[in-house]
Amino acid sequence: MTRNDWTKEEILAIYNKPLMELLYEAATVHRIHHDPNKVQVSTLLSIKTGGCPEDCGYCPQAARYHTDIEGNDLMSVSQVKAQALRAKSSGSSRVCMGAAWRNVKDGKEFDNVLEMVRTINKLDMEVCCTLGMVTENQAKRLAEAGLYAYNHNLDSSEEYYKEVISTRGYQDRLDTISNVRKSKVTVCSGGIIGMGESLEDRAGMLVALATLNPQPESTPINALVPVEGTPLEEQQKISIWEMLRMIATTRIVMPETQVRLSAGRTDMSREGQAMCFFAGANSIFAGDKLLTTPNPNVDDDMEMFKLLGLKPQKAFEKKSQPQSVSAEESKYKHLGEKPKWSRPGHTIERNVEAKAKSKTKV
Ligand code: SAM
Ligand code: DTB
Ligand code: SF4
Repeated sequence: MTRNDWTKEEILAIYNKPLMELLYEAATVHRIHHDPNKVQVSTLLSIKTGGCPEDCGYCPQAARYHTDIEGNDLMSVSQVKAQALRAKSSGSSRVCMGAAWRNVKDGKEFDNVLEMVRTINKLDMEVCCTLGMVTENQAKRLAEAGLYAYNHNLDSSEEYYKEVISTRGYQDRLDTISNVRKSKVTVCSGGIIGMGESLEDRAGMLVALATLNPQPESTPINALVPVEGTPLEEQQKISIWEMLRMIATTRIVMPETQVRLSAGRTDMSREGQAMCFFAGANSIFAGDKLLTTPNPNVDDDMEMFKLLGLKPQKAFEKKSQPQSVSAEESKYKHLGEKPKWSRPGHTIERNVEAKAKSKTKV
């Protein structure tokens, strides 16, 4: 049974169990709710890269930090279609389009994103978007175009979030998730470990996710990819044992959710990843790039699947394909709404320092 009343103490007690007990319990829950040999495969597509006005301390796409990524304007619908076809032929059932935006703005660019959603839906693939904050009307327009999932991560506990991002608050994140819930789009929300947070923060993030009612249909667990130029560039990478504990705990408290072993797989052995699948991870991002950083290549992943006897999950196995309404037949209008900012005036020293350092670089 899925519980929505988890406490931090209960979650910490699970996270800290002797590892063999934790893995056994997580694998048992996993088998009750899912086929343990199936893994959902998503391909990420950065449809608009870099130049973001936010100050997320982990993110190479924040304009204020000096990172080596190549920024790009919004891709065209035909470019997106070509990439989606490639992803489909390599075994992906879902395309997740990411934009380095603070929030969605009604207008030409959003209209193009809606067309991208319609186009990928017509290829019989699940479509996910991660575009920053959305209003209820925007979420409904995405749903009408055929969007399957919207990704918006809580990233950490409410307490630690304030140490990483100053340009928007936790409540803003929760509001977007609630706007998505008012549409037919499924919710994808998770976070990052390895940003310097405590175990209490990890448990706090899981409380926030597991007490959402209903729980998110999918939860990505990312290991921080420390990128030079960002405030978190010097964070030590987490060990496989921490990832394993986080995945297993997520599986136990969110039994029906698809738990995605997300950023960080390039540093994990096949044995480590196999343990994560055993502990309840049942989704990955495939393709040699995440949004801007490297990811294992598809051939290696397919070889790993073969070794482990894993099968890619087919599109729409968990929920039927949404219908896609054309732009002409849409019943929604642009409202031109702007999401409010819930924590003005907040500053984070290491983010300010990283910004100042980037200004001194040529
Ligand atoms: N701009 C949108 C937003 O912030 O919601 C969408 C794109 S954003 C890059 C999506 C997610 O990627 C973030 O919420 C974060 O969890 C993850 N992410 C970004 N940089 C990362 C990094 N260096 N390591 C691990 N995960 C990262
Ligand atoms: C998520 O939780 N992880 C993905 C996806 N959702 C959008 C992004 C990971 C990004 C890692 C850093 C980068 O490649 O820029
Ligand atoms: Fe912008 Fe998203 Fe990166 Fe934050 S995580 S800086 S909102 S692209």
